[in-house]
Amino acid sequence: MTSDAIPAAVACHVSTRGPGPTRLSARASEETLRLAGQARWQVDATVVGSAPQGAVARAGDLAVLLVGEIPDDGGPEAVLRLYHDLGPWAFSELAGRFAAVVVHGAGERVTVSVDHAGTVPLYVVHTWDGDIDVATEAKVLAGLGDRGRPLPGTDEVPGLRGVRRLRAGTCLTVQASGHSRARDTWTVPAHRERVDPDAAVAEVRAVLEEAVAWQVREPMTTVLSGGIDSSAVAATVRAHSGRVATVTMGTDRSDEFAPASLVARHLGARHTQVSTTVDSVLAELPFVVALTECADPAVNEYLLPLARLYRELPAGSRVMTGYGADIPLGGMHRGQADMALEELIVDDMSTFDGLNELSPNLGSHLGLWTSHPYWDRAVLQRLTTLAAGLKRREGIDKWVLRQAFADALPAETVSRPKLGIHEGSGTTSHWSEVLLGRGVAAGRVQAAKARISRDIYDLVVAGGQEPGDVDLGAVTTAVVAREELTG
Ligand code: IOT
Ligand code: MG
Repeated sequence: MTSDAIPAAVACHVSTRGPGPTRLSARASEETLRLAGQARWQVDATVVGSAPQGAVARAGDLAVLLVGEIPDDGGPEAVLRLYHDLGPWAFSELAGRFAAVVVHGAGERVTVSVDHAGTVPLYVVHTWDGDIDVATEAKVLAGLGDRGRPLPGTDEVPGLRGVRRLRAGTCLTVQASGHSRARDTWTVPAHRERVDPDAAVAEVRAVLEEAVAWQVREPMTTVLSGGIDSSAVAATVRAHSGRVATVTMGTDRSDEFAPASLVARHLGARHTQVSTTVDSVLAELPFVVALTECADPAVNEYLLPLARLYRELPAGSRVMTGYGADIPLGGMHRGQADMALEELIVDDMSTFDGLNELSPNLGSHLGLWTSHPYWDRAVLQRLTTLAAGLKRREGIDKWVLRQAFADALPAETVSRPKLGIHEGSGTTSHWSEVLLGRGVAAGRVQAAKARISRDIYDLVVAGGQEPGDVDLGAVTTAVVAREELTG
């Protein structure tokens, strides 16, 4: 597929042994490129994207492969220039939504990095024989890791021995001969700043505008719930581009059509409503797990409706979401005392890594590219470091964000209480009812969801099965029969 809206590369598998049995989920053009090599250290890359060749830049004895994107339309050449000057420290300078692989010389040294939040995941196997494999999906490396060495700055992927996920905000250099070294390029800020409320409101609006500006590219759709997060994004796109296209999805069980339409009308958006069945949303589970390579049942519930909605969008387009605003702003913690909010945010900001909620894979297997402006580096930095008193103020959650868009959205939208996508689509309640109908005890529903997610993970990530071949009903039956969930 060629579309200017999609980065040159959305997925890759780089191997120092020549092309292997790569199987990446991303559906777009695919090319195998020789990155470097002679005899022993031949380096080939399977690159998936809109223009795979354009994802690679070379100069002297360096080759850089960039998956995803960085601001100012900087492609791999911009990374290469920065790397030439700064070496691995280049990645502390780079904001963006990316994973990068730098091959030194003929491949005897490989440096890999992901963005500040690890929004484009990267997995590495370094064998005792000196082979190095890097891929944007862990399942691609299954079986290679049996001889995998430990690596700093990484965590082993559950169920895939020796396959290691690079931590968010990390740059890792692997020497084929053995020594490896990891560096932090970004860490979650631990401090908080007392900012004048008016100044904080203005800053939040300004950083979000910048984050949207560098990621807007037509054709583009904003996925809109009519809540403050996605409405603020849609308003920002409208202000930047003079127009905005929005889409809202509802199910036979529940929808947010009315609040989303209100926003769309206010912004003069080209607005679409998608109606589907909640059963078809739940049926996405094997795909969501295969694409995020994460078995966390709560995250899966958030992503199921999005995964379903993405199927309705035209390949070759971009999607902008309001996903992730609740994490640094503590928006998911309604009803908790003000005192605890800061601690809850600290917890959320220290547990996101590896959940892969923002992974492009959820859209790229359909030929879409997703952007999440709230997790742009500058936005995330600003939101995280604001004092909790600006995040919930006068009893209003996400106060600073609501204030920032008070003049751009209907008053009703600005004051609309939080409704999660898993709630607004009926996904959570429907899945619970399915399980209750199978005899699962009310107090065991969460456990059942966790076991089912884990079983599916074992099939599609560790086991390499195609998600389309997983029978959710059969997995559910097996889990209910095996575990003590009915008592
Ligand atoms: P929620 O914030 O409701 O939805 C996330 C995004 O999905 C919205 O901003 C919007 O862009 C899109 N969306 C939601 N509903 C619809 C709809 N009906 N039609 C079209 N698009 C829609 C969960 C949540 O509440 O989603 N996400 C939280 C929390 C993540 C927690 N993770 C963590 N602690 N690591 C969030 O921050 O977005
Ligand atoms: Mg939200």
